[in-house]
Amino acid sequence: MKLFSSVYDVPNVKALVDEALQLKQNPYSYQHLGKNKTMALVFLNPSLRTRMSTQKAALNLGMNVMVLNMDKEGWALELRDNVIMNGNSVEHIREAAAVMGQYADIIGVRSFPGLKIREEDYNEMIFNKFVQFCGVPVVSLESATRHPLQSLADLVTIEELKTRERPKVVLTWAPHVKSLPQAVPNSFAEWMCKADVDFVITHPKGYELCTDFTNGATIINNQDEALADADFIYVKNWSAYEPYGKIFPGNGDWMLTNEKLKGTNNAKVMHCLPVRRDLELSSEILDGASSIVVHEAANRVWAAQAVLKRMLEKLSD
Ligand code: SN0
Repeated sequence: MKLFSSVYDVPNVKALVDEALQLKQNPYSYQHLGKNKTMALVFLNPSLRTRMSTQKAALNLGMNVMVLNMDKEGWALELRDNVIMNGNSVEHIREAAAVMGQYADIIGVRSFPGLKIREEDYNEMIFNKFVQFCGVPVVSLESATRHPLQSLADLVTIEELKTRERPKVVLTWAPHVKSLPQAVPNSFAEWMCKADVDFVITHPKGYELCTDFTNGATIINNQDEALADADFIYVKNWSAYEPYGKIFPGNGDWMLTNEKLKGTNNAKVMHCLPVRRDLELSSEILDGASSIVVHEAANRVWAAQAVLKRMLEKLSD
């Protein structure tokens, strides 16, 4: 694997999930693969789980790791071509990415969407420029439209904890005060549509995701109806795709509570984190037995390690 940016970069999703679960059993069995290899993790936005789990995954494989908080510590990046750089940007992505590729064998990049110009975000302008100019394999650490390491960890978690062969998985919209990206729900939908699960999405009218990601999912606007008999409930807020990046007033009653879990199949509740307590998700759920959010976050390591292992194997081909 030379690029990990979406589920379409994975030839066999089931095999990658199995690999992650095997690595969880034997974290250090491939330390030789990463010897004298360097991973660079480049952040244009904040991160806790992605940074720490990917760093740990690389260390478990014997790699050296460098982290650059580009947004805070790097030079202000210019992303556009054909502009005279007489403003605030100091360094062009062409040079910055090319130089990083000289120092690292694999690069991870995080770049959130601007949520203003849909075309720029959905063309993955920033992420694709890194890929184009760095010259080494690239892993998405969440791009404008997807968060594939999160989605892989989510699928690993579902495979690990499911109690029936084909579980029912429901992605539910949750309330928030800010306009958040569609990357996590887009990506989760894309991976669930490729998995052996019964997949339902529920959201208030107006929060329809881009259909490129939801093809194959059942969409139900009534949350109670959608949650019936669910084995896993994936909670996430996102802003509208159309009008792009907008949020609508109301819908506070979409927050998941214990009461809403009553008609489910003893559902386990997931969230990618960070989560805003008692706005997006109730404390009673987060502190109760149905929440698996920390377990899910722990699985981020094995998801990242499975991906990096595939990339390292390709490097030594
Ligand atoms: C990001 C998102 O894509 O929704 C990262 C999730 C892994 N989340 C946020 O930006 C949360 C910000 C907030 O203010 O709650």
